[in-house]
Amino acid sequence: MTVKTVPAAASNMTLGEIAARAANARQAAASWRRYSLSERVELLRAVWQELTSRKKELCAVVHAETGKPLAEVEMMELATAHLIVRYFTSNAHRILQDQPAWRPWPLLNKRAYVRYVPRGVVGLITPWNLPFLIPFGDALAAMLAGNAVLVKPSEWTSRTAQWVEDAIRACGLLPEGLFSVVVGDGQAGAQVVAESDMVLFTGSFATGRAVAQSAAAQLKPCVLELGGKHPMIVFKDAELSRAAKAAVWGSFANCGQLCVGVERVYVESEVHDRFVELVRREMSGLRQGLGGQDVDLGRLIFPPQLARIKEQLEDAAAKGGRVIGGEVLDEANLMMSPALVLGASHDMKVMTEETFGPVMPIMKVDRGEEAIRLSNGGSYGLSASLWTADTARAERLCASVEAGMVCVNDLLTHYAVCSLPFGGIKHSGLGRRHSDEGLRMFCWPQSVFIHEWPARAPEPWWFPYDRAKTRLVSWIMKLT
Ligand code: TXE
Repeated sequence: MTVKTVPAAASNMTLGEIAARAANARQAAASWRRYSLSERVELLRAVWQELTSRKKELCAVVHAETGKPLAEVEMMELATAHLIVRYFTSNAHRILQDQPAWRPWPLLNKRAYVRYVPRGVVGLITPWNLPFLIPFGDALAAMLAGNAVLVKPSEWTSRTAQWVEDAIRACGLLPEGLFSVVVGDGQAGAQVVAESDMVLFTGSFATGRAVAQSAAAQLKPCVLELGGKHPMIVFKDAELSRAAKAAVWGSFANCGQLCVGVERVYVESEVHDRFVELVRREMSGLRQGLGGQDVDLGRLIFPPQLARIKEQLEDAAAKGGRVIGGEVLDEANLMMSPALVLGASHDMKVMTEETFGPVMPIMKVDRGEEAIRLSNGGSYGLSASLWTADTARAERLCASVEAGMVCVNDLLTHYAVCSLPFGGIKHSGLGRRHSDEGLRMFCWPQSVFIHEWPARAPEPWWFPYDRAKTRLVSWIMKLT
């Protein structure tokens, strides 16, 4: 008998409960913005220490609701969160301090600078694939910038965010309600948009567009991180053994459920067969299971994914692709074995639509440049990678890749380098998380302009206008 481990979707909080949480968050924001940045840094570092002291418990919660290997929870979610905390708490002063502004010389008697003012309540609408890293990483940055957060996790993985909320409350270090979780589906998400001063959404293109439309109607800033179709492009001079291992990890890590995960591989014809052989050898060593220990892959997280992936594999097979693996191992537990699609082509959905599962289609191409052209033809533009020994050439080619993030001989790990902006173009989203921009976006810039001296004299361009003044100003402009 199969023991079912996939939890059901959480039911919605009532509209009244959500409104009460939003009111708490707003009150917390008002008190939190009075803390100095140094205090915020210190308190958030202490909160992180408290959470990591309960690391085992946290890993167990994430594992229970996603079925991921425990090593993956620790390396992908917690270690990356640690780097986010380290980076932003160490750089917050540089990024958020008042920025002096340039003035033209005739205005040197004035002071000008930009200050970053917290927006208030930031709504974070998050998906199910990284239930700790995405909500916590984004909340950390938003709180550091002086905001309260209203976190709406996916209804399929709400327990992790609720655990974090409880753990933060138990520390007693932050104002009550500063990190508030709203549980529910799209209806709850829509209310989070209505209750927030800004929204950061991570999820699908279709929902992201609906969220953006609703934010626009309410004239609220909205940042979107949507799906991707990462093309991995392998040139004939690539270090094939590293590229093959990277392809397997990049396609199957997190059971293929990563927005920046490899979704399609293009290989130059001269090395195609050797590359496929290395990939197959690497895949044969993968261990799959739901126990969490000593496994490389777990299960899918979101029930509709199984049917969607099956449909893409059937479509590939019907169009002449050779599908290896991809068997449904345990339907009730959303377990499928990793799949390789050989002979892939662009008339197959698996090469053009987001799969978001453990599937690696490989397409043979004459030249890598052709692969860049083909992949640019799609609607997504999140991440891509180029694999070649000629890094100088790869760096030149990066400019022709339509993606927010391009790696050379590497992939995925750039998420942990949070000095880099993270985000996409086209249907992959708007705006960036991480980086200076990704911290400042949680504030609105206030331009401050101060007349310093002389205290009594009026400006020559004020009333009354006369010819002499016009001449004086135009003479000054000539010298400026
Ligand atoms: O995403 P949704 P789903 C892709 C992946 C997957 C597909 C669907 O291809 O198959 O999206 O996944 C909330 N107003 N990605 O259905 O619908 C919802 O409750 C406000 C890529 O889970 O985008 C959840 O919290 N919020 C992605 C969040 O939006 C609404 C990661 C995301 O849900 C809402 C996950 C509404 N009207 C899936 N409707 C990535 N970029 O990493 C839903 N929500």
